[in-house]
Amino acid sequence: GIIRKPAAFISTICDERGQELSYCGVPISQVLERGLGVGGTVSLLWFQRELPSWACRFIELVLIVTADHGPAVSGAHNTMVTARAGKDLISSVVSGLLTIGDRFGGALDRAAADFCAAYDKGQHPQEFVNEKRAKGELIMGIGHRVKSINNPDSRVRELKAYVTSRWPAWPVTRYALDVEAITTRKKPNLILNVDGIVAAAMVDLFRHCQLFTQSYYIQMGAINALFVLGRTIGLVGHYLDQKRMKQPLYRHPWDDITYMAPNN
Ligand code: Q5B
Repeated sequence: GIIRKPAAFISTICDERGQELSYCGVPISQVLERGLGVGGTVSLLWFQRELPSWACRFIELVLIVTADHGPAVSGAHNTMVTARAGKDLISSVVSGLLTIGDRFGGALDRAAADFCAAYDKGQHPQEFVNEKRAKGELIMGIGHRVKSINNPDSRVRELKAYVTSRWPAWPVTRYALDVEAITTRKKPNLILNVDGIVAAAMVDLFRHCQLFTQSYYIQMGAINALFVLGRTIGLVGHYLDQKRMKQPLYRHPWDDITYMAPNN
């Protein structure tokens, strides 16, 4: 008989071969007719299932509130400098995206893993904070350069209100808020930040929407992807803004650099 050559790739999320494109088995006309939106599309293409509407709406809220946080942050700054160096959209956006990491916008996955591991082993939040301090590690999802309990982050407030009113259960979010109550006693800017609230809420979403049996998305980098996707919207905006205003090549002023000869 005919021996079928093994396929080079396996793909499970999207099929464009038939009459109609489908996202994880759902025809695109259905995605549109049923108003699944961007949240529903993310849920099909990333998580291979239709999440409940409260979860899809949360994904959309996250994309909206993480879309931009001004021109001063690392990602926007890099994108603007690159655009002003005459580079194209993709180069400029990628240079902004490359700044996303533990310190800036990329703390979600580690925050999710750490909060959920501590919660699962029944560690008291104070013990968790002490352990991190003893190890000399920062707590992912905690701390902000300009936001603090005296200047609260409205993005976090909105997400927290949504989670606490719509989630079937939110114990890991509760745990993260208990950690925040301890860290803000040390320094007012050690708040649960936007990375931290999204991370904790996503763990609770995966665990309590009754559609997942395993929590491997927490280990896969899926939660950081929400910030990456959201912030891409803003980075494109900063690129277009610089081009629209025909901003010249950026050169950093000498008076803002301390030049130091090595002490030999
Ligand atoms: N301390 C975010 O640092 C920042 C501590 C801590 C224990 C902590 C820092 C941090 C963890 C990673 C994280 C996401 C670098 C942040 C984001 C998106 C954004 C950005 C925007 C947007 C800020 C001063 C003192 C030191 C430290 C202690 C600081 N953080 N202790 N756990 N987590 N957080 N990243 O203020 O005793 O004086 O030596 O790495 O969650 O990126 O808008 O800007 O939308 O674009 O510069 O919101 O917190 O403080 O590093 O100088 O530390 O606080 O040990 O203690 P800062 P540092 P001491 S959201």
